Amino acid sequence: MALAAALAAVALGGSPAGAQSPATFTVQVGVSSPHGAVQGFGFYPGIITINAGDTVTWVLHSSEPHTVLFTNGAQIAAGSPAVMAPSGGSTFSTTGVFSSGLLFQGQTYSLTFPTAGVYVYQCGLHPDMEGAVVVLPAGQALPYSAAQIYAQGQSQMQEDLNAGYQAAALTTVTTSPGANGTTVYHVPSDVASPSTWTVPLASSSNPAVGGLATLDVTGPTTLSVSLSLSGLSASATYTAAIQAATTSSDGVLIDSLNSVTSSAAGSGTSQTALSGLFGIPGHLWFIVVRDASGNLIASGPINYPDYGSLRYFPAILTIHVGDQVVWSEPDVHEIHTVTFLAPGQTAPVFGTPASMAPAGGSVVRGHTFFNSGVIGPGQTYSLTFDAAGTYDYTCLLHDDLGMNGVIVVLAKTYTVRSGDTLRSIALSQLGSASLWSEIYSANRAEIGPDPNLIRVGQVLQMP
Ligand SMILES: [Cu+2]
Repeated sequence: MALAAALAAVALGGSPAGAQSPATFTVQVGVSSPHGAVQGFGFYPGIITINAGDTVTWVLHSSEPHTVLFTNGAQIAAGSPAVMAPSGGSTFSTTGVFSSGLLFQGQTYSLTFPTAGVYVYQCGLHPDMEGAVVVLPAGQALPYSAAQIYAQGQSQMQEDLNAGYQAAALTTVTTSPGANGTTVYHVPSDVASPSTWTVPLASSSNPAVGGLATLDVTGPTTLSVSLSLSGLSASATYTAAIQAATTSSDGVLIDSLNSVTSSAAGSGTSQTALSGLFGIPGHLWFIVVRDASGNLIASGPINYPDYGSLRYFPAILTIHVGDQVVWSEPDVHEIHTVTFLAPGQTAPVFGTPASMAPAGGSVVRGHTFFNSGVIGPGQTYSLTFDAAGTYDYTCLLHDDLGMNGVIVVLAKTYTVRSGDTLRSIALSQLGSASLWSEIYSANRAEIGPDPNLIRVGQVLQMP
């Protein structure tokens, strides 16, 4: 991320709580619903402003574990050994990696920041969870009191949880036709955070100025930002940027955006491809547009909610013999497994080879071991169920948070309608009229000695 080396001037609200130096500030990491189904993937608050010499203590708040990771530019893969163990000590500097290691609910990590600057950090397990520590020189007044920072964190948590609940309520299984009259069930194993986010841009002083910023996730670390503005002066050039802001009008530069040149009618657009951002920045990141003299012309808060849901949608799915179930991971944050255990089998511990490797093939004919291995963002896992029964499964990573599912497989039946023959039923249900004799053998007791005599309303088992 192209961080500005120098701090922009931070506007002061006029009520600087006389910062007692050195002070300690708390940032909550993650938030989850009481049963862990909905998770907010954020640092709360996302941006914190402190003085040099102050300490930040991160407290793991959610049932999902996270880390606090300052890479200082190093390339570190999510979940790699470098993020799972603590490193760097307790005093921050701009060289080397600072990692909390894996934090579980209630665990804390503290860093003291001796030097003014803007330091962006992330979660080593969920890299699109990003936060920033803005360190002002010692003695400089801070824009928010500790109580205000706490309140910001609380409201951001609630925003993420609410958005997660809303997404979970809208997430559901969908179906598509399979071969030979079967059905394919598409089961999301999470909810998707939006991959596009729009930010209204407005001016606090000139109601004629307005517009929209559209942020599109174009890849794992790439983002496209489009600006569209109207009400500008004719034929003028405006600078634009993403700021990690302490107020809507000022903050610190995170990324410059391409400038906007207005038409004679006072409207203009720009488009910028950014790299090094893991997804869309969250709370307290702003888009700002300035004129050539640096005056603020328009701004808007990005306020992207970051959430996930550690559930299968739905948890209990009823299908028929021959149907296929396709699980997917629609969210960028998470990985899951879909794992069916044999009777009496102990679940493999997540991370061990047995947990990570796909096992069992693609057709379920009984209660044996089936494992998807890791289902990552955008990946899927498919099973066809060829035997009636009730099949429990779980996510090896999130079973302790209640991520479990059931597939109920019913024998396939067909209710005879007027005009049906065994041949027409075989054609419509099994894909071939010549399979009529198999339907007859499976239902000889119900049909009787004459396969040409079937009655409307008779329920036939499909072989
Ligand atoms: Cu999971």
